[in-house]
Amino acid sequence: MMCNGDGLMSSTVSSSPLPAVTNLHVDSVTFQPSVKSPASSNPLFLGGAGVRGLEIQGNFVVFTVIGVYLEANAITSLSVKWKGKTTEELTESIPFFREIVTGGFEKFIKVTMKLPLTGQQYSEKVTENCVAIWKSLGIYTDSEAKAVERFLEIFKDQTFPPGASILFALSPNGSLTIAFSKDDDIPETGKAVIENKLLAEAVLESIIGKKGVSPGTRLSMAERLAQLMKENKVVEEEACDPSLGDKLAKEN
Ligand code: HCC
Repeated sequence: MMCNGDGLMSSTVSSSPLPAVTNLHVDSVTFQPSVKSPASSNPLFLGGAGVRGLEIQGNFVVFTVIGVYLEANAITSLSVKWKGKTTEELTESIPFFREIVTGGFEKFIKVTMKLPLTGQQYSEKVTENCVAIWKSLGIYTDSEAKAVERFLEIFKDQTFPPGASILFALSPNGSLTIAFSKDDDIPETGKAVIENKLLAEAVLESIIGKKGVSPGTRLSMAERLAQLMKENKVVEEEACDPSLGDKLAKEN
């Protein structure tokens, strides 16, 4: 954060400090408070986490646990419209999650296996959901069909034992970086990059969007982001203008 001659903030989006958040434990998987993106090397903070399960013969079976990380400037960006809303209001707000999906900041998704899945099983489920989202929005074209083919190809020979993770980095420019990890480590670089903005968005939308597969992740993000926006005070502004502190003091 820097002050210019007018005493105004001149912070660029990339210089927002990374909010200090706690880690999260979901179904005995720990998500670290921050990670380094394999796409950009940017630090990202943990926005929230939850399970992805399926009802099988009356039992809820957890297949994966999912953590969503965001670039620091997401807080400032989301604050414009959503600051002051309660966790409940945010949880139920489709436009709020739509803005997380489409916002001009980096996002990172860590999907950790609880049960073994093949790359084919996982990638077919995800792309099925992505295609459904595009069809519902009327934005499914040839270029998305091609991106889906690439996605399936990248996963084809993979197998994911419990504890392994699938990693997605979504850049603001619209590229989707895919990486795999056999343990808790996050590789320094991705295995493949797909340049298709709608696919990058749909992968996250399929998790936290309108009919997303992980309502728990949505709730967790609503909770943490409501709090972070609340804490996102204008202390820097005060630091930039010594007279402002006095003015504020007089008002209190
Ligand atoms: C999606 C869809 C599915 C998952 C996701 C995003 C997911 C898949 C689990 O992260 C799964 C469970 C059982 C299967 C195949 C996949 O986590 O047979 O959009």
